[in-house]
Amino acid sequence: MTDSNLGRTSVGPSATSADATNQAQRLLDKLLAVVNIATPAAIYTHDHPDPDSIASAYALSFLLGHKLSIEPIIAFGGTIGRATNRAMVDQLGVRLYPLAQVRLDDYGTHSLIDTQPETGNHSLPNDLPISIAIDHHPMRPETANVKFADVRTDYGATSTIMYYYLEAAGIDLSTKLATALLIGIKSDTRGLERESSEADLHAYLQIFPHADLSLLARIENPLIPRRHFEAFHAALERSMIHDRAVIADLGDADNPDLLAELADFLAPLEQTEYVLVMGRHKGRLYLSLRTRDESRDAGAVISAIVGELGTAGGHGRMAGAQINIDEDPVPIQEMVRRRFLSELGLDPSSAGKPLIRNGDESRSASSG
Ligand SMILES: [Mn+2]
Repeated sequence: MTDSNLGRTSVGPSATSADATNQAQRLLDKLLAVVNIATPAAIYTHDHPDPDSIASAYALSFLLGHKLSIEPIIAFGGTIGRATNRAMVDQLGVRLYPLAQVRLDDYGTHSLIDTQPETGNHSLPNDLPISIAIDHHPMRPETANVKFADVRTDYGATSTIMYYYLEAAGIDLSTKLATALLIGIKSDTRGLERESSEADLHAYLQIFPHADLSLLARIENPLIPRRHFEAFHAALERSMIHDRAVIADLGDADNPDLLAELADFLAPLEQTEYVLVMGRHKGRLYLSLRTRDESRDAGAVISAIVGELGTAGGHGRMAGAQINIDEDPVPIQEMVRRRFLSELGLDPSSAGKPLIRNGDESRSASSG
């Protein structure tokens, strides 16, 4: 690795800024050429978009708007529940349309960002012709049908890929766009600590001077509604430790973003390497996985657990999945729990130990 002077290990994405610049210059015209400028354009994020998804959609709308003089809309099929994601949209004034309000037939250019056709994390019909897909998750076979597909797994964030397109297009970053991209890169790479390439770091450093750091702080430290604490409290009471894994159940979640939030909260737990959070929302079981185990890819682990039950995706240290549940969710959750433990080489029939000990137990443990 030539980037060892940056303190990076050989684990993780390997894109260089030189490659990123070349690719963007080579691909920009091809990207613009698939846009039908005679009709409105729509850009779709995940159903429950994370900061990278929001920022890269915002960047793509900016790029298409600037180069083609069109005004693409950004649409999504779910909710924005996580307080920091909500703050990002509100503070930056990113307009996101609920998919239910979008008449797909009215749009001539459909773009997927930070996702691909039939991934399960968006609600677009499978037969919708997709013009553009830009993503850093593993390539899916269905993406072969996309007119312009740019899928690069050696990048920590789709926001990074979008930065180089903006650079190739000669677009000056506005404060809001720079702040959005910075948050997108930071959140998908955990502050560039891991899962980031030299291309991500270079983009980050280029974007940084253009961002508004007090705006950034307001977005990253949002106020949190009381019901989040209530949901966390209940889930922590039900959480079980199995050797190097912890499994939490949020029950019926207000919104699926809460799973990611709880998974991130539990991830630093001492002496564990894996966190699996389950929760139900509108007839679906959602899973969120975090790991510090560098020998396994979180996306591969969750795919092995979910298998034929639903759809799964992820990369590196974080992954998520969705499973449709028609009736009683308990047997499915039990199957997921068992498969997860088996996948880690742990005893699937073990009940585990409660994360939250009773008063006597925790006092004696902490005094010893
Ligand atoms: Mn991403």
